[in-house]
Amino acid sequence: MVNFEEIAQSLVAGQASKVKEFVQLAVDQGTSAQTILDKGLIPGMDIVGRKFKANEIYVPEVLVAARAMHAGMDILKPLFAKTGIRHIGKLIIGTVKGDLHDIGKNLVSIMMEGAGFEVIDLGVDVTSEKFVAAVKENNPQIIGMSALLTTTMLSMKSTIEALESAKLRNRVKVIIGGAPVTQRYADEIDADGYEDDASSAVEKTKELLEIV
Ligand code: B1M
Repeated sequence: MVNFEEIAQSLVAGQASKVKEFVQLAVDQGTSAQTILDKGLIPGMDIVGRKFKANEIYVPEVLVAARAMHAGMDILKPLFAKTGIRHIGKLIIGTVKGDLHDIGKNLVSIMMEGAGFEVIDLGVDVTSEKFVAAVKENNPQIIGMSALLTTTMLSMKSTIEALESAKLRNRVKVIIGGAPVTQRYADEIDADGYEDDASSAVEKTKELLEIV
């Protein structure tokens, strides 16, 4: 039987090899990648977040837990991916300037790829200039921005302004997300879409691009 608690607890303890082992076991037993993510890995990361906030653990422990999360995601990634299909759209994604959190952004990328999008991932700490240059170079239909800090989410606004200045704004849709981001903020900065989890971000993107 799959024990999601074991996956979560190994992640909290930063035991990447155990996370891998339990995730692989769950996969072998026929559990879907989405269920493993929703019931094991994400709850584990939530515990890490709560402990971090309460000063029960510090940056080094969080980093080790993040590495364990990535180890689990590496096993799930191919299960989300659809191969051999025609791309349904092109997305450029990145974590905004000053922000190094990439787990949520990576999840969005994985699920977008799984849904059939071509994803160009610019990584973390992506400046407005870099987003603009990537749009010019790759001509995507949509860009996705992720931010985990209340301070860095402000650069989502600068990026949208930079797209406007470069006269590119009417060529691309913009979707934003990340823990401190809200629909209200998306409305305020004229983003086209906001979602609070990766699967909903895929649905919203399809809706914005009118992909049925
Ligand atoms: Co950071 N950190 N961190 N951290 N860290 C938070 C975000 C924090 C809330 C912790 C806390 O205090 N409780 C807090 C932010 C406070 C705030 O501004 N409101 C915080 C802080 C303060 C910091 C530092 C400043 C700490 C320090 O140095 N003193 C520092 C900043 C570094 C920087 O970025 N410049 C820092 C550093 C780090 C680590 C490097 C150690 C590590 C990141 C490792 C990595 O990502 N590779 C880390 C981590 C792991 C966290 C927590 C614990 C977990 C984040 C995470 O990965 N969650 C986090 C606490 C928390 O969020 N509870 C915290 C799991 C992930 C699946 O969720 O990313 O929210 P999330 O993604 C979700 C949704 O948000 C959504 O989909 C995902 C789920 O499906 N989503 C999108 C995300 N992007 C989207 C884009 C979309 C749509 C949906 O469309 C494009």
